Formats: sequence, C-alpha cells, structure tokens
Amino acid sequence: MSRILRGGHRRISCGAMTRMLASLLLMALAACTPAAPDIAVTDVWGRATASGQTTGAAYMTIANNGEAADRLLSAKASLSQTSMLHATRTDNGISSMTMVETLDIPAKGRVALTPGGTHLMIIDLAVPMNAGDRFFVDLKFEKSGNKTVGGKIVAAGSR
Ligand SMILES: [Cu+2]
Repeated sequence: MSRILRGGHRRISCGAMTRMLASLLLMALAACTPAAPDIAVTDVWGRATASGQTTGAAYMTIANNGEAADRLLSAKASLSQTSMLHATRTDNGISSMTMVETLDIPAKGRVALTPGGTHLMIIDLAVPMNAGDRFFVDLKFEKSGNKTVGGKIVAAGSR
C-alpha cells in the first residue's frame, strides 16, 4: 500500500516548493490590494481682478490616474475666507452659475475647471487678485484626503 502511494507521487524539491509558495503569496497580496484613486492636480490658476471687484475665480485640472473613483468634497482658496465650487449652465443663451456641493473624479479620468465651465468662485476678496501673485487652494477629497496646491494669478485676457 505504502509502496504504491510513494510510487505515484513525484517528489517536489524544497526550492521549488518555496518558489511556489512565494508566487502564491504574491498573487494573494495582489488580490488583496484595494483599488485606490491617484489624484494629481495641475494647472492651477486664477484671473486677475479689476479694481473694486470682490469676487474672483480659480481653475485647475484634477486627474485621477488610479483604479477607483474619488470625490472632491471642498475647495478653498487662500485669497479669502469663502470659496465655493460653481457650475456654469446656459439656458436660452443666458448663462448662470449654480453651486456644486461635490465633484466626482472618475477612475482613470480627469475633470477640468475652466472659464465658462465648473470653477472655484472666490467670494469677498480681502485684497485684489494681482497678476503674478501666487495663491494656494486647500482641496479635500473623500478618499485621497487633503491636498494643498499652489496656483498663479494671470492677467485678465491672457488665457
Ligand atoms: Cu461662479
């Protein structure tokens, strides 16, 4: 009986067994790694304001290079106490802005905040936005947490 069993089995060397266990472990680890967003914010800029103007706007590109979606929960520019995300919509040739609570950033996608589109409205400017000045925006993402990005103010009409 024992002779038959022994004859039917091929001996596996210790080295081969270790390699097999190692590759199984790697596969298990890969399967356990949760898909995560990978957020990169670029091209942060604002437009210089005219004298007396107390409201400005900032723009940026938010890319998600990860396998999971994320969501922008809030954004605040360093230029004033209050910022809010706005969407621009045009109905019958009349454009209006509506407040946006959150902004979905899809997996492997990008969302651009642009003039005429979604933008960060900067309310109650304490000082004018002057071309050449720099500012910061504190962003809060649902999964990626807080990110502070730097931007530059450009002259009106330059882009
Ligand atoms: Cu607005």
